[in-house]
Amino acid sequence: MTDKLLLSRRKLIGGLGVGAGGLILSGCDALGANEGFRSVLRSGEDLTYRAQRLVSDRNALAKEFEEADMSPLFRANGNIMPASTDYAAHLATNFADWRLVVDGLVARPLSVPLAALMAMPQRSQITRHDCVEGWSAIGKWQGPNLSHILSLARLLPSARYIVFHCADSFGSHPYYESIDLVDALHPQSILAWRMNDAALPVAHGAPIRLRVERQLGYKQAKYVMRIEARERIDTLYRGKGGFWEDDVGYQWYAGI
Ligand SMILES: Nc1nc2c(c(=O)[nH]1)N[C@H]1C(S)=C(S)[C@@H](COP(=O)(O)O)O[C@H]1N2
Ligand SMILES: [Mo]
Repeated sequence: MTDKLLLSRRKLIGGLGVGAGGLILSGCDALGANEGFRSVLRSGEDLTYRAQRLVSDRNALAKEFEEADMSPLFRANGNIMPASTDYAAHLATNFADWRLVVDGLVARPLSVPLAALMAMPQRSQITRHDCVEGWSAIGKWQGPNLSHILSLARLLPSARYIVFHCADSFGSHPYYESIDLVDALHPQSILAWRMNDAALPVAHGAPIRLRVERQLGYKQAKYVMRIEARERIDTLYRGKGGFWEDDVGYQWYAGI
């Protein structure tokens, strides 16, 4: 497959969203104009071909950068200090008694101290964060793989989504986000407690925040208090799988 075709596919997938359910071929100019690709689509292997390409693209790594590329200033956006008294109490004691709850469709619900998250095998990555509001920043993140924590909790076969419940709210609506298992088990999906070689600052989501590097900024849930494995997300809060998805209709699959 040529670079050009790969690029086109990436653009296509990014634009439409894999989770939204299939490709809209008429919106696919660069690919549609390619006779080779169109004949593949017409063939009986059509569905398998497209499905495989989508899956392999979903598993690809986001670009990682060098120390020299790190942004001198990484903006904080959205909530920068949860208003709850619970959060204030944890912050006052530097999260010494704080626990990450892992529950829902798991065989072994967990309650994990911050020190235990810090002691797990760690991954560190320098990536670019892209906010839909029109800014980007390159930062370094460190923490355990989400897949490691989920393997300790042992997902039940009915688990389809991982939900991140956060400490902050907008009005009466708590911030939350959700991802599917492809992203949850992706090697770059981590629960970061370190940013740019220091403890994660409050404005950026202390004590831990999700990094799910193949998606846009609003999926990067800060102040994660509880991780819930679920079969469905349409029965949760306002039904669209995340605060911004519910509130203003942002795409649930925010692939980049
Ligand atoms: N809990 C929580 N997570 C959140 C937000 C928020 O307001 N609350 N804002 C989102 C948005 S829109 C972006 S761009 C990033 C901002 O992360 P930063 O503050 O570390 O730059 O966090 C995302 N995760
Ligand atoms: Mo954002």
